[in-house]
Amino acid sequence: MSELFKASEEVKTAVAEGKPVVALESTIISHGMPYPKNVETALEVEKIIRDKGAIPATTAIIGGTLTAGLSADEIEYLGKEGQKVTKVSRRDIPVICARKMDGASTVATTMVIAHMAGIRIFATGGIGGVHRGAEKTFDISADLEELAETPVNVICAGAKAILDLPLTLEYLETKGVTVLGYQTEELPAFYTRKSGLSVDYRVESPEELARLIDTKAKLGLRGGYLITNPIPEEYSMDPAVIQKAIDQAIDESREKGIKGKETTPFLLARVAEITGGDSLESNIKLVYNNAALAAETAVELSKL
Ligand code: PSU
Ligand code: MN
Repeated sequence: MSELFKASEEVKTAVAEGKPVVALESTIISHGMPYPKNVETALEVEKIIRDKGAIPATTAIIGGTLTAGLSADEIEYLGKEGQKVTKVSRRDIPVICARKMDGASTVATTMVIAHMAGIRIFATGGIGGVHRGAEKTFDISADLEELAETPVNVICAGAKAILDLPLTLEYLETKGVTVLGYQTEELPAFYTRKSGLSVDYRVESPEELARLIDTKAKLGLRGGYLITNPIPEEYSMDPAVIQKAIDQAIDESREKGIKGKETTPFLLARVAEITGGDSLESNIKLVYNNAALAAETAVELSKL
């Protein structure tokens, strides 16, 4: 196992001592944002988590080793290589490890690595879900299955409207994944605070989140919570503007025949281009907001 999984000394010690640790993904770095903003964002996210008293653990596959706790150089490398780094979801893990390759971890893979490292909280921007048109394409992200199986709790800003949000909620319900809303009853839609859809339960504080996570663990139930945290009002986008950009990006992806794992990165990049970078700025701000809540929750969890 040793060459297949590694936690940094800092992460290993923190977990062993019951200190708060927050896992972070790397597909958002190499496939979710352009260089150098991706690297700046990833490093700032780590700083936000440290400032709140928790330890960040950015994850990836480095030379075939599942790694929790990347160095700044490794983050720089993943950001600079960008789309050249393999995007690794659960099904890709064994092959990338066997071939001793590098890989960027999706939400699903980050949950796998976090669980191996003993980390229970994970902050990101948005998760994968049921894509629009999934009734024909069957394109449903492995992130949803992972939330059902692996006990790592994911804090995100809801899901982008590149997905079919009602179907994503239905899928999560079927899989037994509880969707929590942080200080909201409404599922946030990533760039905007509202989707018109309800979360399962509203939660008021990091302390309450920690209690819910602890209770689920004590019950021995599989999987993690999906904790949705609305983008701060001042950074949220005009719903009409972002919807139009998303519709255009989806039309283009269909015309170009984009399929499978290329779909999400293509849509993210096109939406950012169409909005002239506005969506990227919102995206960065909401990730910071999620990192802060994740760190606060990890701190509360470490007290239980
Ligand atoms: N949604 C975002 N930003 C992202 C992703 C999704 O708003 O960066 C990335 C995450 O890494 C997520 C992955 O796990 O895309 C989902 O890809 P797929 O739909 O191929 O499972
Ligand atoms: Mn997919």
